[in-house]
Amino acid sequence: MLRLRPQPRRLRLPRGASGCRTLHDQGVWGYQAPQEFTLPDFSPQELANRARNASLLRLVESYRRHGHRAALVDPLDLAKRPNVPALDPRRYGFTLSSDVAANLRDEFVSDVKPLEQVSAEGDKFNVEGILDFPKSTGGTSEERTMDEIATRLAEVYCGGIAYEFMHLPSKHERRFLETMLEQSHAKPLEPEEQVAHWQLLAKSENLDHFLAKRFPNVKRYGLEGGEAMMVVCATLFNEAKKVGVDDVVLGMPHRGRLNLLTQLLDLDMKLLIRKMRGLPTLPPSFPASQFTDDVLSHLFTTTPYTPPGAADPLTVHLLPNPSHLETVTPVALGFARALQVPFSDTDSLGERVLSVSIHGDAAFGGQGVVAESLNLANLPHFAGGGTCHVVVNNQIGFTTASTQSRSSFYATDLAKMISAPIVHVTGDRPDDVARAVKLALAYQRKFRKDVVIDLIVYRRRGHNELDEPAFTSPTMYNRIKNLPSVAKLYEDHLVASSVLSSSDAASFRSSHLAALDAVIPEADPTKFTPPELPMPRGWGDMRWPVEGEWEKPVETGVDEQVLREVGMRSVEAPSDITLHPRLVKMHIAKRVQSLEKGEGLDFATAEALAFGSLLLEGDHIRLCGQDSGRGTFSQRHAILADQASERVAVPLQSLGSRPLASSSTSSGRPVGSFEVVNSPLSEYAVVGFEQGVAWVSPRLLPIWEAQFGDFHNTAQVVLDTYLGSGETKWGMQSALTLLLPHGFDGAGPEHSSSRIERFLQLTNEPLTRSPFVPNMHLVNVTTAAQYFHLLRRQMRREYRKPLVVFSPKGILRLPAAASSLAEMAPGTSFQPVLTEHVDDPSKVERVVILSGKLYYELVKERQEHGLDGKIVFIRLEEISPFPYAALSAALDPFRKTARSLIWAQDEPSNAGAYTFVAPRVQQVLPRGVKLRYVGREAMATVAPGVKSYFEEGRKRIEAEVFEGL
Ligand SMILES: Cc1ncc(C[n+]2csc(CCOP(=O)(O)OP(=O)(O)O)c2C)c(N)n1
Repeated sequence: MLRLRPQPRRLRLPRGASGCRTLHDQGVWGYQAPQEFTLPDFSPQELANRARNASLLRLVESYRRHGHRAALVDPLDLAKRPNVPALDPRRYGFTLSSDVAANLRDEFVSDVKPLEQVSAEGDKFNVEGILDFPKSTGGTSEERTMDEIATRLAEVYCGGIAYEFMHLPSKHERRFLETMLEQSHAKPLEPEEQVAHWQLLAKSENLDHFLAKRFPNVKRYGLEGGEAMMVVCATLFNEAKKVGVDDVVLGMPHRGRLNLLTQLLDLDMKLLIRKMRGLPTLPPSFPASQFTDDVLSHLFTTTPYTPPGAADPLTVHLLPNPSHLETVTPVALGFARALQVPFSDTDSLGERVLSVSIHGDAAFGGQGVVAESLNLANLPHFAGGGTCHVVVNNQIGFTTASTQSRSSFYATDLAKMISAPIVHVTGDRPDDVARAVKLALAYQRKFRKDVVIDLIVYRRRGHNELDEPAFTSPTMYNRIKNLPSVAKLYEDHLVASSVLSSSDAASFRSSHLAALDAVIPEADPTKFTPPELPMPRGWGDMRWPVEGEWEKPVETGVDEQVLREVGMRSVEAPSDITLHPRLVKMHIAKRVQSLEKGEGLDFATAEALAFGSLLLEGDHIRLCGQDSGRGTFSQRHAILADQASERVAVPLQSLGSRPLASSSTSSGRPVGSFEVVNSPLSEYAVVGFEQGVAWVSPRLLPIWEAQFGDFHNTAQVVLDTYLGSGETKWGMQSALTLLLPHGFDGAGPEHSSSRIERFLQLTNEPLTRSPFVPNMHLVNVTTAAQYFHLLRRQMRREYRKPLVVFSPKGILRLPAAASSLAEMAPGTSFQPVLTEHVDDPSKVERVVILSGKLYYELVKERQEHGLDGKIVFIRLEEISPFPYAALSAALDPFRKTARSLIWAQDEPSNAGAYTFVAPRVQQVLPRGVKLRYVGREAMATVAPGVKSYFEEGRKRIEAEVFEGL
């Protein structure tokens, strides 16, 4: 006999006063409780009716759950529609009239018969608490025949829109959707709205025809077949404006981008024509030497859009994206959230900003970053108030059929991972498209959660206009060939219903085409120059740096008394928070002690001082990464947890709660916000998100910290296409700052290196010393004060630059790497090169240039070898832009006497900074003096996996550095 094992006792977690874990629920800036919307439960009378009419309830629930499978949502109708016998009322014992039974679609018909019938033809059923009918169709009566019920269910759930929402765990959400659908699923559209939609479709089609004629050899990824995307966007923007949205943030790929930009948004057609002709669209003040501009299908805009009848516009931000599909998705999410910072006291997230994310069907299912991005939707520091996702599902990738693209039934199945409702609609029925969008938006407004529209369309031509799709998809393209265009179909429908006249339609089309034709001469380069780009909203105080400006030190020192107080406040927990005793002893007491002395400040303290002083000056900070609240090395403790309840406090966040006793460094701005984010275990989506955040305001320091620097490369696409090259392609500045723990300590191939060499490859640093504007800064700092200055420099310049810090691991608490308050005081600043004090430079026989923590290990060895004074170490703290002048000055005292010059590194020779540094160091050396490499030989992995191998390698490096002295 099967015996059930006794259940193990449940593990009890510490619980807050409310009975549930409160970590992050209170006390961390940036967290907002999800918007609650509840519907009343069924009344006792309704519940009784549901119990009495259980078979009817089962039938209705079947339609809600399975109806989408039989809906008519594929304009090509190529796939075999599945049989869904669960939709046949007779399967539940009901009788239908012969007329209604004859009308049942094949997919519904069940072959299970005969059944004992629970009803006779014409019997009425009480639908109270089971099925909603529109108020207009039946007065107050809740009694309906099975014919009425079956017809209604098929209309609502199996028409041109298919709904998936029964997987939603919240009964309030399910009931909200059910009620909306059942009461008003086919609400007619106003004729004006229909005409406006038709005009959009016609304009989009016209644009594609016009460009095909005028520029037949340019790939533009036209929208033909998928024009309903225009209706989706127009409906979203128009409806969003009606409910008070001010900004729509839009991330989208190539398909139909030009149609949207020029035919709904107001991107100047002359810019499009310039791009078609291979000319830049950035203005002449963005010279080619510094700005590479970007391709046609990456055009972007921030533009006002005034919906028909609206008094004023909302702003649509269609963000720049690279070719890498879906990379823009998390970027746009970050942008949408950051637009809401500082958060309003009265508006909940999403109140004034709507995030819209458009995807292709192949990319949505295929690109992992989509799953990573979806996972951000409801997380405390990533939620933006709900995104409307639109999958423009043309049922094919480049040439790959959807059956080869995904393992799931629908292109959108992935979104079920976050329990988002999904609405499938055919793009051939623009009225249904608008209805689907309105439903999706209504859900998003009520619950401020993600929702998905699967817009099922087709692609009339190849992936691009130079392809022949029939090579690979002959059946599909045979079908497409015979389909009238979407605009034509809708035009016929509107003409038949007397909403539009054929002559008006024809004259609209021809005058629009004439307007397009007229742009060609106007866009002639002799007549038209791209207009100047104003700094984006909020960036008015910023300017563009000039060549060589990076070499000027930036004043970043702060009054010592202010710093001391900020430091003390950084570990001050509210009195009702009980801290872990070890944390008090090891972290807080030590910090307090070092601040009192004004010496021995470790990296984490320096960071807290940089953060706190920036906040006092009115800058906002967002620090995001895996376990960043505590810090990978348990060094930061920016978030303190109460040992009884897990309630948390972020001391630096409370800096503004009472004034500092010492004179303030305040800029007159209110104290900034400090958002500390323990991110999900994603790099790609999270770094993308932070890039979006970085673009919104120059007053926010966006920091992403890797758990270990090694893991940044799962976000490589963002680093290549945004961090490194966003400014040069799109003329947009960003202060995105990466902290990548880096250091060779025997931790193995994947916990040692942030791959300095790869970031060096991403810089625009010229091969030879010449003035330039760097695209980013790469640093490897070795003292706490240097780190302090560096973080502050990010915000104290009049322009913004990405910064990559190969940040410390082992030296975080090393006394030798600690700094004094005096090293952070007014008059001090970041030093790109650190050199050592030498009593008698003439005695120095060897100079070793290096970067990072190897310095401290070699200093120790030098002492042990008794070689102080004979060998000097010069630390390259900023690797790029390469500090020629500072390095040259550091070498000066030893030029005459030093017999040898070494570059030493922990990394293998095919990694680290050597190949970048060597030719540049050479440029500040006299002729004939050669830089020698000391480090590991080239390796297939960056560090050995065995501690003893690592130590052998280290010993060889040390031996070579000191050899012959
Ligand atoms: C990450 C990435 N891989 C490959 C490509 C090459 N590529 C460009 S479009 C495309 C097909 C996209 O299909 P889908 O997502 O359905 O969008 P559609 O073009 O059909 O609208 C491919 C494979 C790319 N741009 N990005």
